[in-house]
Amino acid sequence: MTELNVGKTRLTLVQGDITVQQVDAIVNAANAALRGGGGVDGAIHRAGGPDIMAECRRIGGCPTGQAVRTTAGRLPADHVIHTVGPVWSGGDAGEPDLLASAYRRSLQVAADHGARTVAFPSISTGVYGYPKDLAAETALDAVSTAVANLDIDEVRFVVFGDDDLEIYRQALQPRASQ
Ligand code: AR6
Repeated sequence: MTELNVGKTRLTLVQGDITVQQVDAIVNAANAALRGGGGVDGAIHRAGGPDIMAECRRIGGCPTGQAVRTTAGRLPADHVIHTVGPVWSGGDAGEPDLLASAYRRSLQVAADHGARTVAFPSISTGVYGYPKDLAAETALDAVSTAVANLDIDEVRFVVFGDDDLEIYRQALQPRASQ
């Protein structure tokens, strides 16, 4: 089960590199300073080229749970939506709300720029240490709710590792049979 319809929006699941996705907007798991870093952030800046960082510098930063848009430079996408997920610190510091907000705000910013297809990495589950299974449930909940009010055709979850693929499959399964 790698696909689920929520209203008029398709939620799809693929394993691979987000930088090569042919979608209108890809989402970056950034930091609040928008300074670049490792993980998916490093991959996006490397593949997209310096125009993305130039725009990040002009914007200056992004609070946790919020999202901002830049060019996608040399990437196949038209937009990069930079969002900042929470650092996991046990789960009692508002992490689920902040992670849900990161997904919700990313979709809103993407839709504000006319994007109809949007690809997400698994925000906060690398360097920021968010448990992958909890993050997948929050991601699917937040996206399913947000798309009801937006004109988005596809939200693509792009997972990197085999373990992430299995976790997302498990999270999608019960939703597909509802
Ligand atoms: N395509 C898709 N997913 C990827 C890719 C890729 N090319 N590369 C890594 N992942 P992380 P965070 C997965 O650490 O936890 C950065 O330094 C990865 O396996 O990129 O939100 C920023 O600058 C993991 O499942 O993001 C911040 O400082 C997921 O992407 C900080 O890390 C997210 O891992 C943000 O940490």
